[in-house]
Amino acid sequence: MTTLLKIEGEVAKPLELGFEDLAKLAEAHQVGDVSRLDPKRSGDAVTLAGVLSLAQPKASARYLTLHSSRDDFHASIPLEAVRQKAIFIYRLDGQPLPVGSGGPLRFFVPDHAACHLDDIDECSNVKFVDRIELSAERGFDNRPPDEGTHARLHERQKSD
Ligand SMILES: Nc1nc2c(c(=O)[nH]1)N[C@H]1C(S)=C(S)[C@@H](COP(=O)(O)O)O[C@H]1N2
Ligand SMILES: [Mo]
Repeated sequence: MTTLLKIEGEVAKPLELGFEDLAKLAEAHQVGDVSRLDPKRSGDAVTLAGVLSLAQPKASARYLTLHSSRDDFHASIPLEAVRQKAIFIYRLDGQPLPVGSGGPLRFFVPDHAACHLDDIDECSNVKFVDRIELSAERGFDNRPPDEGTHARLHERQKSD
């Protein structure tokens, strides 16, 4: 099994999950056709709550840190704010989500704020997420700190 996501930190059961583990999560944790939530997104997802039900966060877990080792991008956000609404998009047309769509796994909060307007902003919709960490204190976060850095990040992505 190829690991898509490692779950670490303040959890009773640290885990590694693959595509099939996500695909076989209970129906209640599956979100088919995410374009219903945001017309700019496509594919199928599982809920963060479903993933966390496997790892069992401890009561001390207050922050969720999302890591992408592919491009060294990281965001750390308050867990409670997203616990019941965030999802991981993992499948497109029955296949693993392609890199061009932020795959193989993309974190997504449906009603996020624009970049820089909130902790839970569009920048926190981490693409290529391969590890999540639960912690009592805020974890590592290298989202662009200002508009200039943010604009350069977007420029770089256009030329990729
Ligand atoms: N891994 C990773 N995730 C990321 C980013 C990034 O550079 N790397 N950019 C963020 C920003 S600033 C935005 S606006 C959205 C853009 O997502 P899109 O390319 O799917 O439109 O992804 C966010 N997630
Ligand atoms: Mo952005």
